[in-house]
Amino acid sequence: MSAAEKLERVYEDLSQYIGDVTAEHVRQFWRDGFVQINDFVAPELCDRVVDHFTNWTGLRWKEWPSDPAEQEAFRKAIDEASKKPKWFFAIRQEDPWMFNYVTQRKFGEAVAKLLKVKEVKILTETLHAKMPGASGRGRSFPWHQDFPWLPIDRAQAAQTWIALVDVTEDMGPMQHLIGSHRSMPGIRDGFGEDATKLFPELFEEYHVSQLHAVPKGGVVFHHAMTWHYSGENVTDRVRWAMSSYRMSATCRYTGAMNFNTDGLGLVPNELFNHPNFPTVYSAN
Ligand SMILES: O=C(O)CCC(=O)C(=O)O
Repeated sequence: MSAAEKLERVYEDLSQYIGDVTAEHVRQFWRDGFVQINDFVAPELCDRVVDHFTNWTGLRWKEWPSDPAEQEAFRKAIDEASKKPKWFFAIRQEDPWMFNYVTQRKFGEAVAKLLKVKEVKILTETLHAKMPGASGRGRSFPWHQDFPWLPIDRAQAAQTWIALVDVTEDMGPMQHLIGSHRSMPGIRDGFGEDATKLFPELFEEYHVSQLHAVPKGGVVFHHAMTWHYSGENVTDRVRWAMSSYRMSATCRYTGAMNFNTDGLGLVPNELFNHPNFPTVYSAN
């Protein structure tokens, strides 16, 4: 089945639940390397996304439970979900509803406008349910860029990070280095490296943004080269959020390891000719 056929088979238009990017948003994106837009996804659509994630991961609790036995079961469920071959990545490969959600034309159009490209493909999606510190399963993300994680040959890609619940400043929201999309490729996160020590000049040149407290349904778009960080969730609430990457359809596959693309038979140096990576928006 071709990418276009797969998209056609499951496509239900959710446009009425998804917002738009304006010329002012595009200006901010290129000035700062990121832009936050509140009220971008309707709250009822956010709830459905969380429902699909709870089913898929087995994390049946939307909140940190108060009962100690339930808390133990919650921790176990996180540990089990983390052992899945693809962890919290690439849900659309198993859930057709999510395939339909992430391939929505409006999301593609938003990223096409921001990146100033004509055609956009979907690349990745990731669950970012940040667990409360009390669960002992919380985490933070040290300073990194996403581009070094992406198996694409050019940095024409943007992350769409959506708050599925109200994300307050104490729930570990992101911060960015303002304007750092203009910097050179740096490091991935996850290997214990500290960008502030490796690249001190970055932190002299670019200033740290405020914490992005994002109300439910709000979005933060950032460029794949923009440096970002997020701390721990110190509340007793689960911070449900989801990110996904969309890229220019001209991007070529490099073969680099990534849970969203591994094992699919993609050919290095070729375009993303595979049903999982349909063109989700075309201005032509
Ligand atoms: O959701 C977060 O707290 C951080 C997400 C992030 O750093 C990323 O997706 O690269």
